[in-house]
Amino acid sequence: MGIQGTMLVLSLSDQRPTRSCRRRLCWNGHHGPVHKESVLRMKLNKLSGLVAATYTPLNDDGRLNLSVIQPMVENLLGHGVAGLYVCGSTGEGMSLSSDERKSVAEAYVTATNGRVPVIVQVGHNSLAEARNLAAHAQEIGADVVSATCPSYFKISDVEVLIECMSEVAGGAPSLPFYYYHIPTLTGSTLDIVDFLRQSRDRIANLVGLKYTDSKLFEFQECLELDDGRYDVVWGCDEMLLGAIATGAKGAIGSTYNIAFPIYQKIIDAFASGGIAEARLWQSKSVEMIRVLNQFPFHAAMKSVLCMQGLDVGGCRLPQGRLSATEVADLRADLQSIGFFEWHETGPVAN
Ligand code: MN9
Repeated sequence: MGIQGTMLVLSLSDQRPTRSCRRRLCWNGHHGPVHKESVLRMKLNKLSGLVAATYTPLNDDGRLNLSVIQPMVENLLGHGVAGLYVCGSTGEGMSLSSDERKSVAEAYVTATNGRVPVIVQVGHNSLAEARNLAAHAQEIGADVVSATCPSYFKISDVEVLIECMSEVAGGAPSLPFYYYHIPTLTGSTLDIVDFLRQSRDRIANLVGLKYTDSKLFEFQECLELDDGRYDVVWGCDEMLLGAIATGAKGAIGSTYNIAFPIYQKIIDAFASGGIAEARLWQSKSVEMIRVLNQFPFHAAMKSVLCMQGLDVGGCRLPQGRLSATEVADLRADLQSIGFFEWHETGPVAN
């Protein structure tokens, strides 16, 4: 699936990697720390294709199980993912200590070995910690840094958000920075279009957003602001088709870990004008996510990865792990919607 998968992923994007670039998608062919002027040039590039928000594998006792990261990376790259987003909501970044976050980021950067961009999420309630994690990401050769805002004390003022994000992004001045907009989890209610508009020239390495909200009109405004200056990456898997129709070139999501082929089919069908087929595959994703949401979502996702042969364990509290009965129920529910056959066959219209 390797090369074909790569070409299909790239078909979502207008961008093409340079000939000399050995990864599928890259930032002007650079790997690792780069100079300031490169950051400026990077602003012209966009992250594209399907980027997996990665899980953090844990042992039964809840400690990190870093040895599973290499097989996880090989599995994702085998499917054709265009990048890896590490220690975000999916990767339980907020439930890990800073030392653990650093170890996980290092393990992903090492396992990926420059084949696709690795984006490290460094958001923290302590801005100093977040800045320190950003500096670490730059030091270990990550490609991109991203961060949520502090969320215990809510932010409702654009100026305050700009100050916070300048502090964090300044920890990795040589890397492109993406603000992780996820208002349902951070509780920050500010106008994200204003944030982008007012951040201009104030956060030197701000390249764009990971946009995890369901407002397509706002997503479109962000995409079109300043003649498309910002790279706005879609973060809501169950609405990928709508996002592509709105102009998304890249998307970061958790369910690309377990069902990459159906999302690739949405992209391919849309690209060839097969809207009905694209809609059918999207509705399969919606159905699957509805099943997963009957349980603590990410704990259920990790159980599916275990069913697929990757021993990633459960989640840490407060998400926890599924009981054996819940795993059996989840498997039966997934079977009843045909999940285990989707990878081999086309969608079946009811
Ligand atoms: O990072 C993910 N968001 C969260 C993106 O985990 C909060 C999404 O991929 C969702 O898990 C997905 C299912 O709702 O869209």
